[in-house]
Amino acid sequence: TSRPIKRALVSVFHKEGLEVLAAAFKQAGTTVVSTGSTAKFLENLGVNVTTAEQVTGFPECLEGRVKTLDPHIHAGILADMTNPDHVAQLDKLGIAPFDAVVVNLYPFADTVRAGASEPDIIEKIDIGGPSMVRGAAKNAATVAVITDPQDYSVLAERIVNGEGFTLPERRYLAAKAFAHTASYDATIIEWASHHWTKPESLNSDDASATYTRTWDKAAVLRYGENSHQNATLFVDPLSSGDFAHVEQLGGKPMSYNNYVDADSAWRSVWDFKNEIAVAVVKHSNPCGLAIGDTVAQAHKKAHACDPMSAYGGVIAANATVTLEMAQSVKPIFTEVIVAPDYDDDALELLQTKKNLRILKVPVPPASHEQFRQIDGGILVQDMDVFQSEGDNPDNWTLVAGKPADEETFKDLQFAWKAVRSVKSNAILIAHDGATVGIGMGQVNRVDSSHLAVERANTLANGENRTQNAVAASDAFFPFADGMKILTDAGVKATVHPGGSIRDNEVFEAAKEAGITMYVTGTRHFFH
Ligand code: 93A
Repeated sequence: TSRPIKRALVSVFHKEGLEVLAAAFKQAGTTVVSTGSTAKFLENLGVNVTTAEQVTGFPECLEGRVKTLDPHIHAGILADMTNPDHVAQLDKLGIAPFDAVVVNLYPFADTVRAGASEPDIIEKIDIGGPSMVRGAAKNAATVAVITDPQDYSVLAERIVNGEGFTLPERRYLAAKAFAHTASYDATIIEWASHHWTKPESLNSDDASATYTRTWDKAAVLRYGENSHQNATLFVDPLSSGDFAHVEQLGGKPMSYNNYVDADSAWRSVWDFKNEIAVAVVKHSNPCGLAIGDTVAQAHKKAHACDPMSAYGGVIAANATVTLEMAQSVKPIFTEVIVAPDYDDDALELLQTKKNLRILKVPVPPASHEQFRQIDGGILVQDMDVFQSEGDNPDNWTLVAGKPADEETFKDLQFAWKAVRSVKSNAILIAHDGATVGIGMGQVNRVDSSHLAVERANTLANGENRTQNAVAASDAFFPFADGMKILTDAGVKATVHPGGSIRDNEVFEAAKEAGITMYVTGTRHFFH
């Protein structure tokens, strides 16, 4: 099933690595057909090249938009040379078949990432290239298609030894080529769906009725959530500088769990846009979250919430890490630290901890889609960010007690933001801009309330941290019982979404206990 490569079509945007092919073409005397700058490049390497124009008898036109889109090229790619009828037709038409097609496409994603203008981006939508690639891949019966420069060396070897590729090899290369053009198109769709949205005048179905996205393979991870699971990191081809394209300044390679936890921590500190915030996260849940006058102070307060759980945690800050903060981080065993930047002396100190992964992410998370796999499908939703009406404290309704004084109201606002990043059912107790007790991930709100109170006080070295603190709940209290646990513990004010059919019972319990209660009308489930 091997087919020697006697005639090859080469049209590549990226010229890297062509030297090895040029040498093979010269050695084997391969007939090479090529386009504009690729032809020049190969000629400079001493290859005898036939230009596409010579083959088509037609000049490249429209600034290169039409170079290879011609039957003299495409019949040569698509003729199945195992089919005698195709052989006879080519003969009659005076068209020679190709045995190999080497193409890589205009750099669409790179052009978008570089911030080019729309006309420049559009010019980088390759039409002729994908047509050749898809044609050659369809015709794997007789053509070998190479889209990956990593395959140049094996191609060169097969040209020189005169054997070419076997059918299974050509089919594998074809599958790879289809993946290449599919991901190329998906990147165009991602860009177009953000820039060319549906006008009022069209009532056709949404362009996203079929959800098409592609991800570039960025790293093979050591393993997944557990050591028996394989795992890979894929990144958005159109974005850069964000969390997935993170710059690592120290420590071992990131693991799957590191990425998950660091992403949670990173998002939770950026729920605070106007304050300096630090989060300590374990297993996607904060074990401490605080705001402060300085990043060092915010870290101290966050750590103090639950020093036991902070062991082996992930720390995120939304401000530049200072030496003072680095000094308090140093003695604590920490897996990952992520921040927009580091002072030089802080970085130097942190880098002395060889196992600490130090991540620099210059831009805050942007709101975007969130994916969740279910068996046989995928759920896509907008990411939960602080954007709802109920997230604005001006829209909160006082339903019990006196209006909170300034300090208490600040703590309520802090608690409301902080509870967003706690897994449901979430009850979060806070004081002085810091979490003091977090009840996370329970299957009922009573257990979450118990947990929050218990953790606040058992971790406090005898101090009562719930007395005069405030509490937030990510969703409504279905009954008054969860609320009573908080008021019994001395919490003086609470905030929650409201909306339960038993809201009145909950409000009454608050009134009876003499505490202040606000409802937001917005909830922040996080599962
Ligand atoms: O502008 S195109 O969509 N029209 C074409 O007919 C065409 N033929 C090849 N793009 C076309 N190509 C692309 O040009 C190839 O995919 C390759 O990326 C590039 C190589 O052109 P040159 O050899 O002139 O640099």
